[in-house]
Amino acid sequence: MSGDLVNLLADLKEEEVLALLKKKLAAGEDPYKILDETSAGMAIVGKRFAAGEYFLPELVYSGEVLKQVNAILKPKLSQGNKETKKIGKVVIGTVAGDIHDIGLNIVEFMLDVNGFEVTNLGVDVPIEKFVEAVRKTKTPVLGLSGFLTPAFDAMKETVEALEKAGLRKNLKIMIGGGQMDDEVRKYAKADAYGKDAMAAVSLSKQWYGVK
Ligand code: B12
Repeated sequence: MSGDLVNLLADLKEEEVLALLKKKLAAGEDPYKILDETSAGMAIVGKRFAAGEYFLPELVYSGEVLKQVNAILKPKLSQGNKETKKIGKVVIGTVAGDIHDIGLNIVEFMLDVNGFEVTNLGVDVPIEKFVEAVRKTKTPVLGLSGFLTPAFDAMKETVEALEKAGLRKNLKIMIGGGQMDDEVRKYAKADAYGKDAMAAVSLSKQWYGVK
């Protein structure tokens, strides 16, 4: 077996990726470090796609490989971390026009194992559906995920719609996903940007006032 996880994933070497992953876990490597490596590998896939070296089939395939990786990683990430008493609700979803959900599902999983009651609205969520979910669940925390540039506007419009509906005052909104950063956070008028699933957990805990 040659290469590291980042490059094997970037090169879409499915079998070698899975074999190395299992080896790393068996050797007791930190699953969070492995999670970071998979993100780095996917970032290279994205760059190759943008550069015209990879095409849509490779993008789809990378998503499939990553799903398998995550299925193996998940039980390790939750070990010793199963909260029984729930802290509170968090509603999450990928904004309208965007169908990326691998990051979103990791966020859901990490929030869940860290004691939150998560409502995952899925992908390409229409603005009204976010508004309806916030109204119905009375959640104080909303997470918007997005991986595409057009998601900037979808996020902004979602926040505006929540404002118009009178639901913004008692609501903390975090954003995250591939192309998001603090500039987008400002543009969308959200409360925070989180770079990964653990940031989603930290922000939610902070807003619920728990350590
Ligand atoms: C896999 C992939 C796909 C898969 C998605 C499969 C799936 N079920 O999600 C498929 C093939 C479907 C796909 C489709 C497309 N994709 Co795509 N895709 C990717 C790729 C390679 C990886 C994304 C991914 O899953 N990464 C893995 C996750 C785990 O990584 P992560 O970001 O570290 O996740 C963490 C954080 O983001 C954070 N997080 C996520 N959400 C949230 C939310 C909150 C609240 C918080 C706090 C944190 C948080 O937590 C996560 C876990 O730690 C990216 C490249 C990239 N670097 O992002 C392109 C990329 C996002 N795709 C891109 C494009 C262009 C497309 C298409 C338009 C291609 C096309 N021509 O059809 C379509 C879009 C369709 C649509 N309407 O959405 C572009 C976007 C460019 C842009 N600026 O808009 C990218 C950047 C590739 C590129 N460089 O060109 N894609």
